[in-house]
Amino acid sequence: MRIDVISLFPDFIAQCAVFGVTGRAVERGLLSLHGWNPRDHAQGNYRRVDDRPFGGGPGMVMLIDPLRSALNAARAADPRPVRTIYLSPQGAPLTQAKVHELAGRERLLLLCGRYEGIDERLIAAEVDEELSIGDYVLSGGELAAAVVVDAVARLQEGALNDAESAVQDSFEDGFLDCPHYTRPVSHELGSVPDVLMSGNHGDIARWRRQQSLVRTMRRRPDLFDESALSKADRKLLEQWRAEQAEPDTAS
Ligand code: 4GX
Repeated sequence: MRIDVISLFPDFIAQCAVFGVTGRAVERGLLSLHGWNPRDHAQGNYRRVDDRPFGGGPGMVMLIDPLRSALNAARAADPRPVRTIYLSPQGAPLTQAKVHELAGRERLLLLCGRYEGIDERLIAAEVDEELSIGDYVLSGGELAAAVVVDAVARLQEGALNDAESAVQDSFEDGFLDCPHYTRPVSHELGSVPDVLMSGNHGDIARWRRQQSLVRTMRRRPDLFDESALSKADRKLLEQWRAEQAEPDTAS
């Protein structure tokens, strides 16, 4: 897939293509990343990209025309249809389900704001979707765009190596991941749970599932709907509760 990013700091976006899974996806030809600087589309000696807000108040607002020109240049660089996304705290929350939807598209166009924001008329006319990466305030949309690029890149077919398989990740099934352990078995910080050393793959799978359920229930009650659990999951949760009630027999 192809991702174009409109940003006053296109170097920041280019850095996404250098390291890690995103870098590998670019190397493998699964993803191409292109930065567009609205300053290159601004007019006059000063190449202004922002101005003072009507109605007064602090900060600056990004001008319509340099952004619109950069958007149109990015759109024209490839004939395939493209979804235009503005990253802002006012957007709908980015979820793994949304990441899957975006990852299946051929093109994305990500719009990054700086200053206090972007003239609302540009958003209304040119943006298909507004997304937020979380309820906190960044100083620009670049880090949010980098989050989208990373999350989408690793879902491209062939981006992950076998050992990195995405299916068992947190959120892929609506639950948090289970804990992981490696050598040594015995360490001054503690020992590895016996079940993981048992060689019983059924017991190990059930223990991991149980850990995922309990962690989600305790850490993310907002994600946890006990009434929607399968019969098998409900049984694992009941077993865990029974073990909590009688810690002497807990394994
Ligand atoms: N998830 N930001 C956008 C510019 C801005 C300022 C005011 C609208 C109004 C963010 C987030 C985020 C910071 C990106 C402000 N836009 N983006 N930027 N959280 O905090 O996506």
